[in-house]
Amino acid sequence: MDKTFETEESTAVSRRDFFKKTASVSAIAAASILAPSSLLADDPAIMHHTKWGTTLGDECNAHPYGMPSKYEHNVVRRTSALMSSAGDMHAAISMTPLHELNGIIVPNGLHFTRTHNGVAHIDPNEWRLMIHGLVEKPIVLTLDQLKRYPSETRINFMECPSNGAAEWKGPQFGSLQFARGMMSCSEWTGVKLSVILEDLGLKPEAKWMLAEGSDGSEMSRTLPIEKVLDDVIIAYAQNGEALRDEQGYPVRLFAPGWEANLCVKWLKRLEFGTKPWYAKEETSKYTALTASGKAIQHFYALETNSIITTPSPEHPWTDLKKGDLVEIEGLAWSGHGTIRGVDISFDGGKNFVEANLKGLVLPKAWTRFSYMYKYEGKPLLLQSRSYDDSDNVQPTVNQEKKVVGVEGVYHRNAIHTWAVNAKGEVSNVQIRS
Ligand SMILES: Nc1nc2c(c(=O)[nH]1)N[C@H]1C(S)=C(S)[C@@H](COP(=O)(O)O)O[C@H]1N2
Ligand SMILES: [Mo]
Repeated sequence: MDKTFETEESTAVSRRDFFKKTASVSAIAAASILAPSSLLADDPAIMHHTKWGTTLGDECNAHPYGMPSKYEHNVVRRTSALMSSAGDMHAAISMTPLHELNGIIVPNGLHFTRTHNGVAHIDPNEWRLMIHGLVEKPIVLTLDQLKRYPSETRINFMECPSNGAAEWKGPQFGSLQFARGMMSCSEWTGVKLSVILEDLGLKPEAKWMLAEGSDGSEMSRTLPIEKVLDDVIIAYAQNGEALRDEQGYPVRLFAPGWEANLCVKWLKRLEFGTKPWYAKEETSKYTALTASGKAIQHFYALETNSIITTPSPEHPWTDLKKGDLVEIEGLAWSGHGTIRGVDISFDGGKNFVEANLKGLVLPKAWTRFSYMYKYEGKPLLLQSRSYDDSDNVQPTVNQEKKVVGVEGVYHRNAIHTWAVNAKGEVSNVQIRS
């Protein structure tokens, strides 16, 4: 490598990098995470025989499909009649416990679930998928036939576009799970639609695709052909196993980074046409009404977003002492691409420091961020602000309102604020500017 170039690179530390490094190094020098234990050798938890250490455990295959430890019984999806159509829990939504997760993969049993007509249970031998309209070779596929196509696997988040929308006019929930739990992130496996369409011969006039579900709601959605050919898959597996019934077993549509309502579950039919079906009012789509009175019509990809998961109302800092070092963690995601960075504010958005991204940093996937903080026992207004590789920066509530306008009920991505009081308790507040 060119010597001059090398020197230039290594000394060109950006302001951001410099700030990040100095902030974490000085915090670690001034504090430690845990004080040494006083009991040590006499500690009864170590020196005495335990119940589980003096008996036989279960036989190794007592549970052929393993379940979480019984002590993890609180780690569950949660819902409320407020999340339903007039209290009917068949048309409702249950939320992912974001505060209990690690890494970026949501266990299948915790994936948020939205149903318009209950969870369907489909015998895969009876399941069929019709692909027709503007294709040379219309077809009805069995599941085995679908799986003959080469598979594609990737990690992507999925978010209902109304996640957080109830809080447009102010905080409604004193919990992270209820405020933001209409999203998850999984490793999805299926067949790329571009691969199937190459085989079936997509006619050049085809501009839109209709996807229809086979559950009682027959939910259908319309997608533009550019997206369909880019990265949409027909998914049959999630995190290494078949889809769960709740997620559309045996097959669902998956449109990475776009509104989850387009990801039609219990998929039955794909039709290709020249016009979007919603123009004929045969299916629905979401738009955003702006302050000018004009609507944003094509509104599919979810904007850059983030939320702090610790601390949170479910994960307060009430057991910390002044001077303790503690990790702030959260999730960032963008339907437009890859998360490039996340900033954290302790004073409600006046000043920001840069967090570290950790683990996998993938396009259209949750990205975990972290910041080591020296706890001072004083009130904070904690925020995170993400930015992606398409130059999108997460807006404030007022900035978002200027773009999506008066009826901003979908795609809410405004900066979220947790208030931490002097006792370390965390509550949901809103700072608009
Ligand atoms: N067939 C069918 N597909 C559907 C729905 C439905 O009720 N029926 N709900 C949609 C909505 S609004 C969302 S947010 C996502 C939720 O996917 P999940 O339940 O796997 O999280 O599925 C979408 N696909
Ligand atoms: Mo949704």
